[in-house]
Amino acid sequence: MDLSAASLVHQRLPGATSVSAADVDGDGDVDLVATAYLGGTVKWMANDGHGDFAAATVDEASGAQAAGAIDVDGDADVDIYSASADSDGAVAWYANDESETFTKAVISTLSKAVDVGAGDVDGDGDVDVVSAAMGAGVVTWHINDGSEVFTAQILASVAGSYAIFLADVDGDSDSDVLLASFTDDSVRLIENDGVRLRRTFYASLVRPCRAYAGKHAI
Ligand SMILES: [Ca+2]
Ligand SMILES: [Ca+2]
Ligand SMILES: [Ca+2]
Ligand SMILES: [Ca+2]
Repeated sequence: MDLSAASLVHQRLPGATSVSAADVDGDGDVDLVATAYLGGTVKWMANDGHGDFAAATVDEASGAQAAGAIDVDGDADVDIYSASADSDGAVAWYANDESETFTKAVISTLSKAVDVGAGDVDGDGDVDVVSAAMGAGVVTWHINDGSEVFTAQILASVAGSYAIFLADVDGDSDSDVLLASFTDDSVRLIENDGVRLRRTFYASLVRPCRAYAGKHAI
């Protein structure tokens, strides 16, 4: 394999800021979702099954910075969500009508929303959204009430909140949030305590492990 020969998927994405992959149209192949900050667009790109992609605009979102795809409303088609990094930015999702025509709904307005992720953070069966806003310096959990009405709860206030990733880091079957901060020079784990009615989150620094000599050395 010639790893130097990266092939071009789509050229006209001025200031392209993100790309992610999911089977948006449910035809069994992996499609792409991409954002362009300067172009102010959120696009999805349909895979023809052979790795050739046809782009379609999901939204003309000024300052589009990050996006992904998941079935937000649980109706069995894949929806899209995005974050806009303008000073009057927003976190939004786009409902798929089952034919990849998308209807936008703003989840929250946030200054310089630079990253967004989605998953069932509280384990109640609906998809929640988590965002990082560099302007506001906050990581916010947008709690889905089951009908895609979202209530914001700040998980952590960290200057320069820049990138997030949802994963069950501590293996207790709930979704934790990893955070990278641009100005705090840190990576943090926002640990989900997993207790539904007293759900709290703890943001702690991720520290390098000591590397021991011997057979368990890393
Ligand atoms: Ca597909
Ligand atoms: Ca859906
Ligand atoms: Ca949920
Ligand atoms: Ca966990």
